[in-house]
Amino acid sequence: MFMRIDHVGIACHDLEEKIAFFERTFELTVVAREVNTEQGVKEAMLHIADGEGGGSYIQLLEPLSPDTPVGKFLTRRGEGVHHVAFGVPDVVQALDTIGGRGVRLLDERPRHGSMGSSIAFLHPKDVGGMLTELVQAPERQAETMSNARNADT
Ligand code: MC0
Repeated sequence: MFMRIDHVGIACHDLEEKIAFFERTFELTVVAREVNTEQGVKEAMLHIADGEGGGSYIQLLEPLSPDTPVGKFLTRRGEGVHHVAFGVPDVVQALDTIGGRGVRLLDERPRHGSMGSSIAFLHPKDVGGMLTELVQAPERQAETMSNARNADT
């Protein structure tokens, strides 16, 4: 089901300061920046490597306000690992399978994620305390749409 670790999301108070640290210390490069109002974050993706079905990244997350998921996390726990995201070939299918195995889905349907991806979250309490994200990379979305079209014909 999981093809790779797509990214590790890290909550921080100051995105620019944290980007500078990761660039300077680990020689990583920012490949995308986005403000995602639906998720309440300003974020940056730093490229690590390329893998099956997409790349893997460190994702730095600064909350847009204290009453967002990342804002609440920072208040409660301080800076640190907020979630782990796994690349899947088909996020709708993965949600269906995982939900059927009793894990609570925070998203019944995929939402818009970094760099054009489709994402969905699983409840941390059902995954050993780890907020888990499923990610379908954009190239995979084109593939599943084309498979669905072929199945229709
Ligand atoms: C909360 N909990 C966590 C957690 N956040 N555990 C592990 N990792 C986290 N990040 C724990 C709390 O400590 C609490 O445990 C329990 O979960 C229930 O929390 P809650 O009181 O319901 O807390 P809320 O209201 O903050 O909700 C938590 C929840 C929420 C995970 C349901 O944050 C959520 O729906 N997250 C999914 C969306 C998201 O995180 N978006 C931001 C990243 P106790 O033991 O105290 O009961 S967006 C993103 O990453 C996008 C841009 C992308 O990747 O492309």
